[in-house]
Amino acid sequence: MIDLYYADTPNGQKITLFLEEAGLPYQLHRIDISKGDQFKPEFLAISPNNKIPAIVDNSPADGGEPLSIFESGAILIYLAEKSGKLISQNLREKTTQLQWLFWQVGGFGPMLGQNHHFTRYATEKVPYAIKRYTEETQRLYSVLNKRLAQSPYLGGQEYSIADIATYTWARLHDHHNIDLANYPAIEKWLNKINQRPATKKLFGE
Ligand SMILES: N[C@@H](CCC(=O)N[C@@H](CS)C(=O)NCC(=O)O)C(=O)O
Repeated sequence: MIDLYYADTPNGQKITLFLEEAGLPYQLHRIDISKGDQFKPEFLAISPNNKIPAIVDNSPADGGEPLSIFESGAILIYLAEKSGKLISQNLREKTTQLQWLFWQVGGFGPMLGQNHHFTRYATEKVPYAIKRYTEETQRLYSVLNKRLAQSPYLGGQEYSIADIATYTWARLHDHHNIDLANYPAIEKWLNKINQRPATKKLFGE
């Protein structure tokens, strides 16, 4: 059984989407990040950077003590390797999947997050930051669109953890002021993922 420390955000949803796809049993522990639950010592013991998601695997493959993991990319790789699902066994496709997974956790997530913050939440309007993160968001969506125009999924032929990680952010394109009419390959890919049973179960799309 996997214990998942979770809030209903794109980073949290990456892990529920994976677990539903892979059919791994899990127990959800909600962390209310608006109330500061992420700073409680028992959560920090699992996730020292005070962010969700985090997991504890109570039956790791080495048969040892429960294993805790933080950072969504590390969790996805761990769970994919544990289950043998949503990661390719082919050297080249797996390497491509991991590149796009790191692209998401290092760029597409953080930059879109900053965009959302400065365009919607910041109490002070900072034109420089709004311009910087709006342009960076558009650039990243263009990179994604170009990749998906060449390939059915981010890693190549197979749906993988790279698509899962990117999907939970890109489905919120409206929040990023992105008009999908300008990114047709992304729209097609989103529609395809929306049809998967695990996606429908979690997002009702
Ligand atoms: N790089 C981290 C980012 C996780 C993250 O930003 N989590 C946010 C919610 S989406 C959070 O827990 N924020 C609470 C805080 O910063 O105090 C990952 O990919 O897991």
